[in-house]
Amino acid sequence: MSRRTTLTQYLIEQQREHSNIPGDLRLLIEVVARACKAIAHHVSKGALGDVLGSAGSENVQGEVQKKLDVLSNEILLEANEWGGNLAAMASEELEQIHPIPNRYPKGEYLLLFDPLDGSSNIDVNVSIGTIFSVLRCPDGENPTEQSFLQPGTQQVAAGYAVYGPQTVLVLTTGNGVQSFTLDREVGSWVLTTRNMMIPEDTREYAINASNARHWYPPVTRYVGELLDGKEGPRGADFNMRWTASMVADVNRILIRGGIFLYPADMRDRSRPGRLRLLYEANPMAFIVEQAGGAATTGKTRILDVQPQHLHERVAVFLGSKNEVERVTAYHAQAEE
Ligand code: AFP
Repeated sequence: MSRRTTLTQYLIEQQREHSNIPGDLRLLIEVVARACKAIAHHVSKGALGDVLGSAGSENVQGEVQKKLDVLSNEILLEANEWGGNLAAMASEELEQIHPIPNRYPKGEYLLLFDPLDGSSNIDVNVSIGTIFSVLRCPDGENPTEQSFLQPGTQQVAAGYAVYGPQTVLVLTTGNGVQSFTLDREVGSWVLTTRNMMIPEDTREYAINASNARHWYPPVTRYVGELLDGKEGPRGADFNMRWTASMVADVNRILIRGGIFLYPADMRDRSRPGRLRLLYEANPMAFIVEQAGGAATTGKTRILDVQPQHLHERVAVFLGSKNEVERVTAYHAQAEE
């Protein structure tokens, strides 16, 4: 059997080569990866594990929480409280930040996560996942919500797990994007793809087309041209995929290219889209850019956005660089 590189070996190699993964960050990534293994275990039980259906509560987003949302959140909080490497955590499922309990030492990192992304797919056995982002806590601060409000360029690591036919962990620490597949027999994350790269061009797009009547003109123009196919201005036919799990759509784009669009729309002019900046858009944008892709709000680079609130939302256009640049240009032209 050819030599396998585990997640731990990869992180130690990176520390030797780039000195960008000190012990506390390596511990953080390994603990999050171990928590994702625990979440994957519960997800795979389905109806056998009494983890399906609603938890009978709502989260800060006003969304009905699924049992697995609550369980995944608890797994990540409990796994990461004791290590001494975190100053605080933030979760899609928690209105306020989660300080490290006084019984544990604190560290320099901030961990943000969507514990279970794609919850609407849990009960119908479609791929779901966990998304996480790591920041440094500003020096000497007792962490507050303000400590988390840093642009995505400040991330030191980001990743996601996909709980699908394979259980996969995709990670960047700023030196490219690596993919690890869970060897369930041994319980190890095994490096299976080094330096994932997104093709600059694509013939595949991902958008929830049921919202078409609400789109602003630049999105209507962009998608309309894709639908016009060979006879239209693009001179080519395009394919569409939409899984309603961002992790699954982004993972497909990292593997074979594509563009993912979750635009703002006219249903609520005060709401700039559905996806959350700090623990969905920013980690995915970091990963996509590290893989040679692009990620914008339609108007600006996602990683440059200065957050104003912990759970703020943002429009997302990400994936194959030339397509993201095109739809972003259409937004600029509409402003002229
Ligand atoms: P849930 O976690 O509430 O299912 O939302 C998933 C998500 O945030 C993202 O993963 C999907 O791309 C997007 O929402 C799907 O949104 P629509 O249900 O509006 O298509």
